[in-house]
Amino acid sequence: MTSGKRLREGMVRKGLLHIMATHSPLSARLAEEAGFDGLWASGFELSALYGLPDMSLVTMSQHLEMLRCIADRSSLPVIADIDTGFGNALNVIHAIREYERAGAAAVVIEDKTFPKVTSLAESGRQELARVEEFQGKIAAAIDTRRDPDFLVIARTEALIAGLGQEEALQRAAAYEAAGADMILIHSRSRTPEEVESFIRAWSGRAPIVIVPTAYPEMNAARIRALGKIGMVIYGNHAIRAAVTAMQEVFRTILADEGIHNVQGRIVPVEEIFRLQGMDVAKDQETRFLR
Ligand code: SPV
Ligand code: MG
Repeated sequence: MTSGKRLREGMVRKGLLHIMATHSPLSARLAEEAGFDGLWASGFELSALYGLPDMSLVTMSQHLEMLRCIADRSSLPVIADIDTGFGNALNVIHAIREYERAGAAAVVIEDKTFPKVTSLAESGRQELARVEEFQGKIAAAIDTRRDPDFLVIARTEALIAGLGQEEALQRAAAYEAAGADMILIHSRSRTPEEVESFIRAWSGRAPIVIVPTAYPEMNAARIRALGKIGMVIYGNHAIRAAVTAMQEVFRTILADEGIHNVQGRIVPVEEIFRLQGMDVAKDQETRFLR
């Protein structure tokens, strides 16, 4: 079964899929072991990993290569965050070919102009593409995919750009008409009401994806009560958790002038060996090194 089909069947079986952000094969393995249904190859997380803002500075090649490594080291379906599609509809065609080949189960394409600015920044420049132009990108993605179950998810940033619910609904409907399998509605409102109102008003057939970073009280119970939502993406919790842990340990080591107090608070080296698959490598050494 293809990874796209697994995502689709998962939604039918479970109703709601929990998708964790990832920026590396290691974070992907941890998400898989924790029990998430899928992975979000987040542009924000990868940008942060490179110490760069999420402003179309990480190249498609960098993101694609990381996704390839993630898909190789995890059995979970991977949803690729391909931002604006790296340019126009021709860039989208190229991207879909490459991402599908690299093992992605789905892509999310957002209706901002290239280069984009991260959606969550208070004063970010949020310019949207023309509806027809973005419909062309979605149609190009649908036309290019080889696996009919590979999901093309259209993300509208109308609420992020402050254009209101009517514009968001019109765009979502236009993208569904262009062939989008799902609609991602993004909001940076601090409470769930803006997104909840959009979802109640949404009359399309395409299921919704949400990223509730800004409105964390939107938990699974509240999501299920709304219906219509097929996936919730925890958009940046892997990199934020990693930063929290590193900051704490680094501060302690310098404050204590030694590693003695952090020893019991971080995983032992053996846990890293396990995550690296050392046992497999050791077994291979025994069998094949002559
Ligand atoms: C990402 O994780 O890269 C996203 C989600 O696109 S957000 O940063 O909230 O826009
Ligand atoms: Mg992104």
